[in-house]
Amino acid sequence: MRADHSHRLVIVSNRLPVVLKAGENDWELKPGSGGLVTALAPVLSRNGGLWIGWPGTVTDEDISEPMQRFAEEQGYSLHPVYLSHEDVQGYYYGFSNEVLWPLLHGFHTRCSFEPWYWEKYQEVNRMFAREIMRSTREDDYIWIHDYHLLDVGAELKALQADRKCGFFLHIPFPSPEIFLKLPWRREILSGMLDFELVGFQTQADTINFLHCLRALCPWVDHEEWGNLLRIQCENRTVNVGCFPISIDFEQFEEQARSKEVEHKTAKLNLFHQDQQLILGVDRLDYTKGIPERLMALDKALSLYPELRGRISLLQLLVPSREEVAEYQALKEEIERMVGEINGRYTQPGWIPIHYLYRSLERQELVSFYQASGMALITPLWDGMNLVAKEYCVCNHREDGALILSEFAGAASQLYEDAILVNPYDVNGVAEAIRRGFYMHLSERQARMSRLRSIIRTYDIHFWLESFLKAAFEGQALEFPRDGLRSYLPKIG
Ligand code: ADQ
Repeated sequence: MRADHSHRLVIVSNRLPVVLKAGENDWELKPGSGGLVTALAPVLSRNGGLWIGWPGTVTDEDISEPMQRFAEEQGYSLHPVYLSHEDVQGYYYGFSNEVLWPLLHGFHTRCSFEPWYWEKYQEVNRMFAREIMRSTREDDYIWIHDYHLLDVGAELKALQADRKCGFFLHIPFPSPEIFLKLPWRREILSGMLDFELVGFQTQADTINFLHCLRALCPWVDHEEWGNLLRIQCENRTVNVGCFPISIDFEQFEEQARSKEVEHKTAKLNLFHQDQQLILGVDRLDYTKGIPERLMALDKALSLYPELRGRISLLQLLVPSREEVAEYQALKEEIERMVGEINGRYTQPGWIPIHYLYRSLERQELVSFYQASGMALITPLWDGMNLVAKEYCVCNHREDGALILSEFAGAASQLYEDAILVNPYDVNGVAEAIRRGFYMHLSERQARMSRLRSIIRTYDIHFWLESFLKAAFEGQALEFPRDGLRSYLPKIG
């Protein structure tokens, strides 16, 4: 921890950064995937500390031995929170993923506002608060993460906890028109005010939060305080700010320059000599806009037949929430579309879409980033989207082009040098693919060099330092590229 070395950092998130699976004789531990782990695991490995969360499996067996093994290898400790099947159904699949996830991404028609989900959510948040009290000390800094745990601040307050505690939301925060549909809107919002510091990904999220506060708690005052907003409620102050998350630039770059990755990339390049690979990398989720992306590729191949045989989409999907029927249906829809497009355009020696449905080792992922001439990142709404940043960092030859959705938080920092698209505009995305394909090497290099320089400066360590400075000193470092104000006028 750079901002204040005297406090141990305690990360609290729904899942621990590992996947625990029962092996033949022993538990197997694998690193978890997803944006939160990519961002935070290097922070704890570098600084030490404790991570509290659910191990991702329902068990009453003792798992302390594999947890200990992990701590020795990674340099920080894990503290598991055990959940029952019913907890997982109500709190995780229910309230977190059928209410908060769709609502905060603006898909309120996908929400299922079941009252028992809310009951379970509160119960599990209470359990997390108790585990925090059990496993931490007074001088620890407790950092709660993401939408699963919005109520932990309120539960800690109910336990009269004497811990410094901040919260960071990894996903978007919507405008009042959307948020007000939540039956428990007051409870959630006032629970968020029980943290000392609340961080969002973008200015837009911060402003939306403020508008929701004005609508639901008009008696609460606020003032601008440097890069933070200070909210006065009852007898306490809550700081609110925008902290766009990032990745460990050095770690990704070092891997991208390694011999193993260069070797893998050379093999891929050999295979796709005459074609430009366009990369799509996502967790399987309806917010990521994958069917819309496939429609745009289809459109590009039909409007610009000269691209046939010259571009191929490499779509990597990491399995996610596989037990949920909606996600299974999405996977089937994607696979049907891939089959149709490939059926329509494939020629001997070329197929338009290569499709992989699995979690990849980091090395393999990095070599895919490196071998791709374009990244096509088109979420319908996304808190940040780390894939956009990973692609740029791994492209150390600076010859790639980034096509990026306006609705990814990353656009608020990368808008000047990415090719921005509206993911709902199929013709617009098709045109961006064509533009990316023909973009001259010198323009690609100039753009990519600037993109990489932004990501290098505002990396995960800058993000950490900024959040902790806000937590301990009440001031945040500036992220000069996050300009909602400067970004909006760029949209044509
Ligand atoms: P996610 O929704 O998980 O994160 P994102 O930020 O894009 O989205 O991170 C995905 C991570 O998964 C990346 O680090 C990527 O490398 C990894 N990944 C993707 N496909 C993979 C594959 N096939 N194999 C292995 N790894 C793969 C949430 C929010 C985001 C926010 C992050 C961090 O939804 O908006 O950026 O948290 O705050």
